[in-house]
Amino acid sequence: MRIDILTVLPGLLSGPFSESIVKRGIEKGLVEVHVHDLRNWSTNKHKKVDDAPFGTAAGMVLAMQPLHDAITSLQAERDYDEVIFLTPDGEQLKQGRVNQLSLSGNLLMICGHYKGIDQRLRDHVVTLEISIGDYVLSGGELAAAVLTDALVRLVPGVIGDETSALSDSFQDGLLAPPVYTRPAEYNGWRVPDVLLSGNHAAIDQWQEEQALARTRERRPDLLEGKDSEPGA
Ligand code: 6GU
Repeated sequence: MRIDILTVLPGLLSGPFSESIVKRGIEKGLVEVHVHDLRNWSTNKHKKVDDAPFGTAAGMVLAMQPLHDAITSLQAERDYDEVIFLTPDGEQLKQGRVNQLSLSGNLLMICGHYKGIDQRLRDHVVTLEISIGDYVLSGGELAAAVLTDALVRLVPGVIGDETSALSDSFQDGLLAPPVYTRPAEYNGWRVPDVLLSGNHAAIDQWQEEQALARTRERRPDLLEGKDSEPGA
């Protein structure tokens, strides 16, 4: 998988991609992440990348020319499965969408800034608009980092333990069950007996029940339209 990201603040993205899972995916050659500074495409002598909106609205908009030139030149190099605009008024990101996008070969992400981008680019060039939740970030960069992280961990081979990504919260529509590690008793706090029993069937059943109970308590919305009995 290759991800290209267009931004006016490339420095915001260097940290998240040089640690942990994304770093590992890149080092293993399983993913490429290319962060592009929009300023490099600006033909303006001051390398301007913003412009005032038509009308009476306050604030600035990402300038048309550098953004459109950047997209066009990247698209000349390869076909993108999606051109994604990160924006608070986009589709709220869910695991199902991440799973679907993780099958992509090439993705292009555009980080919004200021008041956003020209609507004509959204109408004619962008193919998918994504928000990461109902709150306002200063720009799309952190959202692009979130989406990239969620995608990269699903690329086969990136996570060592192949079953691990599939047991994440949300992958089966439930929150993950609680986890425990050694020692079996610490500070007077005991690990649930069943986990020490060695009975794998009983442990599986307990974990399923815990996942369901936790989901019912914390995120009942996830259970709507689902049978609420385990295994039903
Ligand atoms: Cl994608 N961008 C911005 N600026 N704010 C957000 C967001 C995106 N998703 C949630 N809040």
